[in-house]
Parts: sequence; structure tokens; C-alpha cells
Amino acid sequence: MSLINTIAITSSIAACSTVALAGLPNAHTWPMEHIMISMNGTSIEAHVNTSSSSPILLERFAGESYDGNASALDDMYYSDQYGWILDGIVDPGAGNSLWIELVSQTNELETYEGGRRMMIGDQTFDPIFGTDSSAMNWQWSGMMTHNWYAAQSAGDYEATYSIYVGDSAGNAVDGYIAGEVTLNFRAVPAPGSLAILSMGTVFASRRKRA
Ligand SMILES: [Cu+2]
Repeated sequence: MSLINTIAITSSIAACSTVALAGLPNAHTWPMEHIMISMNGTSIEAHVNTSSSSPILLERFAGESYDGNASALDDMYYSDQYGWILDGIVDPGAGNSLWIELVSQTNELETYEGGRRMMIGDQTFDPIFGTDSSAMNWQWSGMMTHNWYAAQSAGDYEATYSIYVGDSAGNAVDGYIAGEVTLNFRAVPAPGSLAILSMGTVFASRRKRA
């Protein structure tokens, strides 16, 4: 590799890394994928458009490091593409709320609490759904919430949840039927590294013309 190419690629990496330098994880690269929660009478229903043959992607941004609790995502394959959202009127009853409980998942899948898409600075990144010995159930505000999923190794992952009406302590309230949904993930080698290489090529060819 020539010196000019090396300089061009180095400067293009710097140009691509603005998000990483700010210390916040990447959220802009994936469209939202909503897990729609509705209520039919006293039954909770859950719907998602993904499946084991059309999972969302977890991507790794090697070398990036993030601020505070978000550092849990450093060098992990991750995404906040999935978001819990209410579909229609859902009334859990006075004093109750919706709870989401992990029923089962592929080993080594991790989850961190997110929030509104792109409002990353406001998110706790607290471990949830059993990650780092956290509780298996999580109280959902009912507002759109995009939690962060992460895995250390490439491969396919899935997680199945029960969505139920609970009291303020998370105890299931009698008279409601819980819903269930399975989320699917595929951790793949980052296209980000390819993007950096191709940007490097563009910079290099510009440099040559000049
Ligand atoms: Cu959303």
C-alpha cells in the first residue's frame, strides 16, 4: 500500500468515527422493527414481522468504545432495531402495567435497557432480561422502547417473551391472558469495516486525481 493510500484510509476512518468519538453506540444504521402489542378483550397479543429466516442483524463496530453503561456494547455485535410499541388501546387496569418477561433465549444473548430511538443520551443501558443476573421481567412504560441486544460471537440468536399485565411489583394480575413473541437475531461480521475500506478507496482515488 502506498503512503498516500495509507493516509487516505486513516483520514477516512477518522471521518467515519464521529459517532464513536462522541461515545454513543450506533443507532442510525438500522430501520426500526416494531414489536406491536395489542389487547383483545383481556388477552394480550403480540406481533412482529421478523422470523428465524428474516432475523434482524447484530453488527460489530470493532475498536469503538462507548460512554458509561453503554460500554457494555464495546466490541459486541449489537442493535437497537427492535422496539416495543403499543398497537391500539391497551388498558391494563388502574395501578397495573404491562410487564415483559424473558421465557427462554439462546445462551450468551445480552440485553440493555434503551428508550426512544436516537435519544441515546437519555437511556440507562442497564442490564435487563437476566443479563448480569438482572430480573427476568421488565416493566414497560408503554412508550416506544428500543432496547439494545448484544452478543459476543457471530451466529443466530433468539429470545421468547411473555407479555403480561402485572401489578407495580410485577406480579401477574388475575383475569388477563399473557401474549408471547419470539425475536430473532443474526450476528454478522460488520459491513462497517467494508464501508471504511471502500471510503478509503474513494479518498485515495480523489487524492490521485488532485
Ligand atoms: Cu420505534
